[in-house]
Amino acid sequence: HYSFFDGMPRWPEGTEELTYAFDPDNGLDDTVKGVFSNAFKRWAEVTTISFREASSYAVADIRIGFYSGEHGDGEPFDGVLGTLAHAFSPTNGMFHLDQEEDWVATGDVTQASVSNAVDLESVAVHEIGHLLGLGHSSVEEAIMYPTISAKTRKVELADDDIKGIQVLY
Ligand code: TQI
Ligand code: ZN
Ligand code: ZN
Repeated sequence: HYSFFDGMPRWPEGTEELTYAFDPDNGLDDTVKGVFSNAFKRWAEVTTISFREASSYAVADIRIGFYSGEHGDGEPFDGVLGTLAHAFSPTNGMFHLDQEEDWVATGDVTQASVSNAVDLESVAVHEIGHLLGLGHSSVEEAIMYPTISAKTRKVELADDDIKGIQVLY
């Protein structure tokens, strides 16, 4: 079953659009940016919120970046596997990914040549759930279930994810 953060924080009543932007220092390519765009779309389809890339990082509601180790928020990344990414509850908007992972943004992660390959869209869909206010789910099929195996792709929202997010938006 789905859950929320303590106090059930959410983006303000009446929020129709949230903007996102990528840390300009990361120099991400359009393929990687497209993966995030697809991940946002999955949540937009089942809520009243739409997502748009902001014109600048400074004004975005959601700020996305890849970092290694300690990166300024007291929640250091830990190298290959372990923590893959973290996002904070509304309305913080910080969405950080561990630069040290072998991220797969294209092609079939299950066929990846390295055993520790991680599917970027799968992690992005999960973290966006947190950014919107969902905690973890006890339902194994749910995107918000707290574990995922390496070399797995899981990007389709389960009924449980949809029911949870529709309580909020
Ligand atoms: N990152 C954890 C996560 O997103 C960070 C975390 C732990 C967290 N507890 C939290 C974030 C509570 C918000 C609220 O769950 S992770 C998965 C999953 C991670 C894990 O790197 O371990 C995914 C990132 F669920 F599959 F295990 C993405 Cl998809
Ligand atoms: Zn961080
Ligand atoms: Zn999580």
